[in-house]
Formats: sequence, C-alpha cells, structure tokens
Amino acid sequence: MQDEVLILGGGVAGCAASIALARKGRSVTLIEREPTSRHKVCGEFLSGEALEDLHALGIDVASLGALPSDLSAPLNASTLTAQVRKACPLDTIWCIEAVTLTSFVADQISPTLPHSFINCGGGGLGWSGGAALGIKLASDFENGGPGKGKFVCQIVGDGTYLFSVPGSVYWISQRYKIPVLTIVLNNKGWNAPRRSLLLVHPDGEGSKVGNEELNISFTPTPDYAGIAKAAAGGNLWAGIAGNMTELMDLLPQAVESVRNGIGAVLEAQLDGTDGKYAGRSGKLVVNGAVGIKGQHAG
Ligand SMILES: Cc1cc2nc3c(=O)[nH]c(=O)nc-3n(C[C@H](O)[C@H](O)[C@H](O)COP(=O)(O)OP(=O)(O)OC[C@H]3O[C@@H](n4cnc5c(N)ncnc54)[C@H](O)[C@@H]3O)c2cc1C
Ligand SMILES: Cc1ncc(C[n+]2csc(CCOP(=O)(O)OP(=O)(O)O)c2C)c(N)n1
Repeated sequence: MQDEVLILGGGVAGCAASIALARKGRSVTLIEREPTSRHKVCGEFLSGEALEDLHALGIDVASLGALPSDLSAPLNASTLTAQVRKACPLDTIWCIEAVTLTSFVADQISPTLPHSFINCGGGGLGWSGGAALGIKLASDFENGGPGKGKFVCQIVGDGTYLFSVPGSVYWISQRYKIPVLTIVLNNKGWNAPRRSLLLVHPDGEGSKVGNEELNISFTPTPDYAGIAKAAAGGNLWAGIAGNMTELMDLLPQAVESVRNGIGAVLEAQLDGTDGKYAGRSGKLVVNGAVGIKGQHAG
C-alpha cells in the first residue's frame, strides 16, 4: 500500500513524476481530466534543461513535433520536418538551406550520423539544389554505382529555391537520373530581410509595415513543384501540402517516387494557404479563399 501513488493531472509535471516514480518501483495511477490531447497556447520553445530532462525520461525529442491534435491545422516548420524525418530512411543525407527556419528544421532532424547534415557557412543562397544532386552522385559513387547510394533530402526556403535555378536543377536531375527529394518551405516570401531590419531598427518605419510594403512578399506564390516538373519534362513527382492530412497522404508518395528513381518536389505551405498557389486544377488562393490542392494531375 505504501508503494502506491496517485497522481492527478497528466501534463508534463504529472507525466514526468509518474515515469520517475514508476522507475523507482512505485505502483503509479495517473488520472487526467481531459479524454484526449488538445491544443494549448505554447511558445513551442524547449530549453536546453528541458531537453536534458526529457532525454533522461527516455523521450525521443525529435518525435515530439509529431502529430498536432488538429490534422487540418496549417503546417509549421517543426511539425512538417518531424514528419519528413520519419518518412525518410534513417541514414538519409540532409541538405539544408532553410534560412530563418533552419533552427526548427535542425531541431527536428537532430542528426546523429556523421556527414549526414550538410549546411553552408557562406551567405550566398541557392547552392542546395545543385548540392543535393552532387551529394546524391557522390553517395552513389561511394556505394557502388547509380541508385546504390543514400537517400538525399533537400529542405529549402521558397526564396532560396528560386535562387537555386530549379529550371536547371530538375532538368539535370532527370537528364542524368539523379533522384532527390526536395521540400520547399513556402512561408510566402523572404522572412530574413525583416529579421535583419528588426535587429537594427526594431522601432523603425519598416517595423510598422507589412511584407507587401517591404517588397518581400511573394503573394500570389509561384507553383514551385510545377516549375520542377516542367523542367524535368513531366518526369518528376510534384505535390503541394498545406496541412497534416495532406502531408501524410503526399509525403509517402514523394519518398516512394525517389526510392523508385524519380525525383520529387513537395511544396509545404506553412502557416496557412492564404496567398499561396493552390494546384493546377485549382485556383490561386488570395485573401483566404481556399482552392483545390494536392498532387499535380499531369
Ligand atoms: C502562453 C503560454 C506559453 C508557454 N510556452 C512555453 C514554451 O514555449 N516552452 C515551455 O517549455 N513551456 C511553455 N509554457 C509553460 C508550460 O506550458 C507549463 O510549464 C507546463 O505545461 C506545466 O505543466 P504542468 O504539468 O505543471 O501543468 P499542465 O500542463 O497545465 O497540466 C495539468 C494537467 O492536469 C489536468 N487536471 C487539472 N485538474 C485535474 C483534475 N482535478 N483531475 C485530473 N486532471 C486534472 C489538466 O487537464 C492538465 O492536463 C507556456 C505556458 C503558457 C501559459
Ligand atoms: C544569392 C543571394 N541573394 C540574396 C541574398 C540575401 N538574402 C538572405 S536571406 C534572403 C531571403 C531568403 O528567403 P527564403 O529562402 O524564402 O527564406 P526565409 O527568409 O523566408 O526564411 C535573402 C534575399 C543572399 N544571401 N544570397
């Protein structure tokens, strides 16, 4: 009887205490008032101390960005990357050019294998398209020939994707049969200049105006995956996902396509579809009117 513990509340405190006590041999009953998980206001920040504590509890932090309780809610960089990491092989080589979203992407990838996370110290954007092909070529060469190397996944900002000259990248990818998976992070334009501006002049004129006035908005955004598919002469998997339901449908198809030797470009529409291209059979999405999305028909 002395070993029995009753804990009320299955939040982080209740769950952590339950795990710790159960490990010490106590018989723990945890009672939570709510029947299911639910959305809760949160800054989505995990401190270094919290990471250590979670690790000590045996929790795989990289999978924490897993599934939101509302699968129709807009994607964010963390929930997206957690799913991409899960869908790709464990020994995937990651080619990351995610600009202001890099820390979210890096947190969720949490690479453990040497030489599996490739970034660039320089400031010139647009290298990751050609680099992803080069990495795939090199890995194939190291592992015995075409198709024998590791899976390569490029995660790239939408502005940076355009800098990478996708017309050339996916033409070459198809011409020389170098399949890679590309995830385009569509946050509707350039976020970095706003960050820089706010660092220098947090209360300046620019801090008071929207992205259109700063000329860093891409609305209406281009059809990123369609550009790649056209360059590859149609021989490329192309899709657009704006929420978890769409992502869970499309991501396995994209990964399978790359495994079968056909490159794939998946545009992830972050933080909602407002102002973002909605698919060949749909219409442009402007001012919140949601069109048809999904995989490209042709
Ligand atoms: C706006 C906001 C943003 C935040 N952002 C961050 C962040 O970015 N990073 C971070 O690390 N922390 C953040 N926090 C703090 C973090 O959410 C809390 O520190 C943490 O949730 C506290 O955990 P807890 O288990 O003590 O309480 P809770 O998470 O509140 O859990 C208590 C649980 O007890 C249940 N319960 C209550 N009464 C009963 C009952 N009678 N019977 C059974 N069950 C019951 C409730 O349903 C609930 O599930 C934020 C908090 C707020 C308010
Ligand atoms: C070739 C090149 N042109 C311009 C810049 C300046 N620049 C730095 S970040 C950035 C925006 C990148 O946009 P995006 O890839 O969408 O990432 P986000 O800022 O939205 O995270 C620009 C234009 C640069 N670094 N390199």
